[in-house]
Order: sequence, then C-alpha cells, then structure tokens
Amino acid sequence: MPDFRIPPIAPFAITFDAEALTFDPPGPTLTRRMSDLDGLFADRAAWENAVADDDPVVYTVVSTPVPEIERELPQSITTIHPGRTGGECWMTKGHQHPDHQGEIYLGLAGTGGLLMFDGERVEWVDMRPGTIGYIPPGWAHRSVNTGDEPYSFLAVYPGGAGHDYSWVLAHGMGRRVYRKADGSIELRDFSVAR
Ligand code: S6P
Ligand code: ZN
Repeated sequence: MPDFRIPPIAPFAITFDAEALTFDPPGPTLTRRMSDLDGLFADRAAWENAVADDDPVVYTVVSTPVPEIERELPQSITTIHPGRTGGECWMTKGHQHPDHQGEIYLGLAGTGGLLMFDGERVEWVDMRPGTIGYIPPGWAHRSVNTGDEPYSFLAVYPGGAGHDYSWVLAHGMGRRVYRKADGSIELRDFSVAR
C-alpha cells in the first residue's frame, strides 16, 4: 500500500435501500429547517413568517460513514421537501468547495434542479430519477425542488474539498428559481427581487 498522510479507511460494503433512501451502515444525518436558511430567500418577510409559523424542515441529508477527509469519497442523500417561500422554490443553502474539485449527483426521486454558478456563468440542470448532474471544480452548487413531491438525490463528493457557505451568501447563485401559478419554472436574475 502506498504511503498516505492520513491513511484511507478499510474497504467495506454499503447497502443502499432505494425505497427508503437510506444507507446501512448509516452515518451522520443533518436536518435543515427554514431558520437555517437565513439570508437566502429574496422575500425576507415571507421567510420570517415561515420561521415564525412552524419553522418547517426544508431538507435533510443522510450520509454513509465514509469520513470527510482528503482522498476519501463520502456519499450522501439529500431530500428537499416541496414548498415555496415568497414563490421561490425550496432549496439547499448552496456552497462552494474551497479546494476546487468536482462532484456528481444522481437523481433518485421527485423532480428538481441543480443550479451552478462560478461567479460569472450560471448553469441549470433539470434533475429527475436517473439524471447524473456533474458539478465541475470551481462551480458553487445549490439544489432546488421544483415539484410537488420530495426531491432526493445521491451526492458523491471529494472528502477533503471542504464546504464554504459564506461564498454563496456573498456572491449569490446567479439565479433564483420560482414556480409560477401554471406550474412552470422560471429562473430570475439574482439581483431582481420578486
Ligand atoms: C456535498 C454535496 C451535498 C450537499 C447537500 C446539502 O458536497 O453537495 O451533499 O451538502 O445537498 O446542501 P448544502 O448546500 O446545505 O450543503
Ligand atoms: Zn458539494
């Protein structure tokens, strides 16, 4: 075996339950409520009302036990609940990987989108079960539920790349994602409030 600064973990199998969308053995679970998404929705009053109402869970992330350390490839399943705040579709916080490395997403259930922003260019990938969305190095990424059912996807990402959430707060994501009354999806320029 080659020398590593941090030795890799031992090979092992993970059972993926495609119905329950769980891993066995399980790793850490993260729950993000509306109050965790401060400063992200354009309509701040609508966001404050949602927090005051019942502060709903917007998304959860379940992981395998593969650690977030250099050279390892952790996996997680994110489930974003359906909903809109001020017309803006429920979404993840979004982040940039400070050590610029690529990442892949695989759509598992529901419908959503993968919004990517490199500070200048914006890309949108429609996601549904079976879609692989590729995030190249240096592109901040956010996931959005555009449907009426929970939207779930598998992420496989470089464990040592880190997660920078302040980059998105400072730079935005280039577009905001709204669902119109007729059900169609509209990507609006980030600087334009609704
Ligand atoms: C990790 C990967 C996903 C997200 C998850 C939640 O690199 O991109 O597992 O962490 O979808 O999104 P966020 O923006 O709150 O981390
Ligand atoms: Zn990521």
